[in-house]
This record gives sequence, C-alpha cells and structure tokens, in this order.
Amino acid sequence: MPERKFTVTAALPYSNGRLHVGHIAGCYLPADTFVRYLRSRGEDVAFICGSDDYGVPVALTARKEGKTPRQVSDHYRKVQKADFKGLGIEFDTYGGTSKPPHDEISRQFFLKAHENGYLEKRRQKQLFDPEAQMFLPDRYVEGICHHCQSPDARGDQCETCGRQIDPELLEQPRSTVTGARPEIRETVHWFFLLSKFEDRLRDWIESHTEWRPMVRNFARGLLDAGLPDRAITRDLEWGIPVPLESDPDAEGKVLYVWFDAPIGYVSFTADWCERVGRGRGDYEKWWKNPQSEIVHFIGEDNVVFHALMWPAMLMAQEDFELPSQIPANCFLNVQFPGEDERKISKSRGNAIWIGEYLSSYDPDPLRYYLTMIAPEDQRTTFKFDDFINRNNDELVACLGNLVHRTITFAHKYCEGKIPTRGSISQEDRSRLEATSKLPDIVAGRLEDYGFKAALHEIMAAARETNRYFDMRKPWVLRKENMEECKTVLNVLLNTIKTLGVVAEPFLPFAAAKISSMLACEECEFSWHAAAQALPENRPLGEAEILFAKLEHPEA
Ligand code: B3M
Ligand code: ZN
Repeated sequence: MPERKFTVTAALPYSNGRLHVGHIAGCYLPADTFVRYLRSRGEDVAFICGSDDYGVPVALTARKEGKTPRQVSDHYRKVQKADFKGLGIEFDTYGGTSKPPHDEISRQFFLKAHENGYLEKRRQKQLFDPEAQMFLPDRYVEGICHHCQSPDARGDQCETCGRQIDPELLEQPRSTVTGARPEIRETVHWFFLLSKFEDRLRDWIESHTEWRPMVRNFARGLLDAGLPDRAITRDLEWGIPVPLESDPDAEGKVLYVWFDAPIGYVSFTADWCERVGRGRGDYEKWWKNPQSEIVHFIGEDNVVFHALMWPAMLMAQEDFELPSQIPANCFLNVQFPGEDERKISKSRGNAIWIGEYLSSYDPDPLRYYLTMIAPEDQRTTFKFDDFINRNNDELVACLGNLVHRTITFAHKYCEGKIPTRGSISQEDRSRLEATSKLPDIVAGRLEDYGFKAALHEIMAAARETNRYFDMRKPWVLRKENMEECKTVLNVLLNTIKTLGVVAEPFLPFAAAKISSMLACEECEFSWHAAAQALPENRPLGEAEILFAKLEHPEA
C-alpha cells in the first residue's frame, strides 16, 4: 500500500514554440526526477501537464506565422510532446487547454467564484490599437516597465523584474501588432477580487516555512505591497467565452489565459481519470483530499500566479486543497564557446533547442548537466564547453567507467555471474555500509527538493566506489586469491545496483541499462530494494556502454 499521495504538476508550456534548455531546467526536469523518485518508492502519484493553448501568446504567434491559433497550438503541442518524450520526461497525462473537458471545468470555476461573490464587473480604461481596431491586452503591447524601467516589458509581465504590469502605466507603449501608439478606450471586464484573500494568503504562506526563500520572499513582498484586484477576462477571440450568456457585456470576451491555464491542472486530471476508467469525478481524490500533497513545479516568472492568484482561485471554490509545495527554479543563461554569457532569447536565436540537441546527443547527459547546474536558488549558466567536459570527466570517466570495468571483469573472470561473497575485509564492510546508507541520504535530499545535492551524493558514491576498485585491485586478487576476488566483485556489483536505483530518477536511460546488465527484475530495482543483495550465481546481462565520450564541436 502506498503511504502517500502526490499530485505533481509542471507548468503548462504555451503551445507557441519549441522547448529549450531553460524550460527543461526550470521545471520539467526536476518535476520528472521527483516523480520518478516517488514512483520508485511505490507512492501514489499523478504527474500532470499539458499545453497552454489560449491567450495572446498563441494568438500573436498565429498572426506572425499566418496561421490560425488552433493550427499553431496543435503543431507546437506535438513538437513539445516529442521533446519531452525524447528526454524521458514521462507525464501520466498531457492535456491541452483547447481540448475538452477543459472549457467546461473552467466555466465551472468562473461561475462558482462569481456565485461566491469573488468576481465583479468593472468599467476599465484599456489600450486600443487604432490601426488594427482592437484592444491590446497583455503581450499585444510593450513598453518601458513602470516598476524597474527595463526597456522591453510586455503588457502582462516584466521579464526583468518579474512583476505584473499595468498596461496603462507602461511608458512609451507600442502595439506589437502594428507598432502603433495605442489610444485609451473604455471596456468592461470581470475582476477577480484578489484583495479579499490577502489575510488568508498571508497566513498560508507564513505557515510554509519549508518553501524555497525565493518563492516565499517574492510572495511576501507582493503581499506587503497589497494585492490589486485583477481583470480575468479579455477582449479576444481565442479563448474560453465568458460563461454569462444573459449578460450582453460578456459578448466577445474570453477568460484571461492565466485564469484558465492553472485550471488545466485540474481538468487534465479529470480527463485522465476518465480515460483510465476511474470516472471523471475521481479527480477529487487528487484535488479535494487533504491527504494528497499538491506540488507545482514552475519557473521563477510564474511565482506570482502559483503562490497568490491560483491559491486564491482555489480558495474561491471553497472545497479544493491548496498546494503544499511550489518548487520554482530561476532562469538559466547560456554561453557558447568564445562568446559572452547571455539570457536565453528565442528571438535572438541564442537558445539550445531540445529537438536539435536530441538529434546529436543522448538525453541522459543533458539531464545530468541541467541537474548539476540547476538554478535552484539563483540564475546559473549553461556553458557548452562545460557540458562536454562534465559528460566526459564525470559521466564517462566516473560512473560509466565504474560500471563498465566491473561488468566486463565479471564476464571475463567470474563466468558472467554474480559471484559469491565470502568473508569480508574491513574495506569491503565499509563499502557495503556506505552503499546501504545511500538510498536514505539521496531520499533526504530529494524530499527537500535538493536535486543538485542529491545528484552530488550519488556521484560522490560512484567516485568512492572507483577508489575501492583501485584499492582492492581485483585484477591482482584474481591471480592470488580467487575467493577474495569474487567477494570484491560481489560488493562492486551490489554497489552498482544501488547506484543504478538511486540514479534512475536522474539518468533513467543509463539506469535501465544497469538494470539489464544486472538482469534485475522490476521489483528488485525499486527504492525499497535498492540495498537488497543481488542473488548469487545469477547470470549477468551483456555489457553495454552507458555514456559516450563527446567531442568539443569545432569552432
Ligand atoms: N504558460 C507561462 C509560461 O510558459 C505558462 C504557464 C502556465 S502554468 C498554469 O511561462
Ligand atoms: Zn520590470
């Protein structure tokens, strides 16, 4: 029986472009690592993601590419799914906000909040493009940030300071559709009364002392400044129509993409429950159950929505549980050989795209490197040289070499079987003891969302095991004392098994090879069995290379 229940989500990517290493390091890789760890422990977990199809981001791309928003979102959704698959990022379900039943469940959320008195219709002044004859919500307008003066803030959020933007306060605003200077016109929108939730949000955030300081401090800062009520409808065609058919003001309006997108976590869960035959209503076990821990993996620019807006939306529904953790990572910069470090920018072409990466390299080295440089509490930099070096010096020379020399030795001198363990020396004993403690040490780091720290523990253990190999010299023992030689190989193979199990959440492809080299059954290769001894005399599988040595690309 699983002991715990987890609803794990990763931010829904806008289906308007390809994925790059920044996306993966930000939330998808840590989420997948965490979920693999939970699955290995046999916990009850739902891993939910899907595409964020609506709103200005997708509509803008459609305009640029001369396609319909639906064509754009269907296309990039497929590309993104393939990228995730190629990296071994395995969701239980991958929904899409433009697919049923998301619209229906979003309407229910809106109506419930409306009924409960948390929505209010207000007249509002808004920027309007006189050339395109349209209102300019969110990214349809850009200008100078009214918080930090950064020059290219978008109308929804400033990428530099991460704060939400009041489009009318942008300095030197320009339409991203025509470049025209917008006029101000009046329109009507529904506002979510976020201010009503200040006290409850504050109590809730103060109770979560275990959150990363970046997340907690950011949310507290916004609370201290006072939470403004937020318009949650837009004058747009691409989106979920405002479900108030009897109100003429609702005509031509859709829900704001940041209102419907997080509801996707819930609607995708409901859809998944239905598809696997448990019935749609089963989603309540994940979302309305105090026993279920809800964990939202996100990037730093999504903190305001996940730590304030979305929890308030959940409070407005009354019977939903609140998230227990919001592990957010910071942004990742990139640096190419001979160039300066830069922010990743799609438009300027300096990104490392997952599709391109996968056409030349295996997934595990990227998973490894992105975890080792994980931007867990500050921005870090993907350096291409460093990626190649760490693959060669750490994955190939340390972990890969340990596994390869042990397995080939056992094939050559121990009849290709797991040799018997005879009487053990002090060194053997301390190696075995360290190995048996490793799963708990790694688990401790992972339970604290310390992915980088957990992987460091694993690599340190692999280095120690290589040292043990060198010190015990099985190639000498083979000639002098075969029984002792077999004992050493037994210790090595058992240590490799433990390493394989605890490395699986990080390096699933290499771990699968380790498991098949040791001819493990699935149940042996799980967290609880990680330090359980391999049956003696069982034949080993074929030796395989775990990691390829990589060349530095020519300049
Ligand atoms: N689509 C924003 C982003 O990609 C976004 C996240 C939605 S999570 C509900 O930055
Ligand atoms: Zn700013």
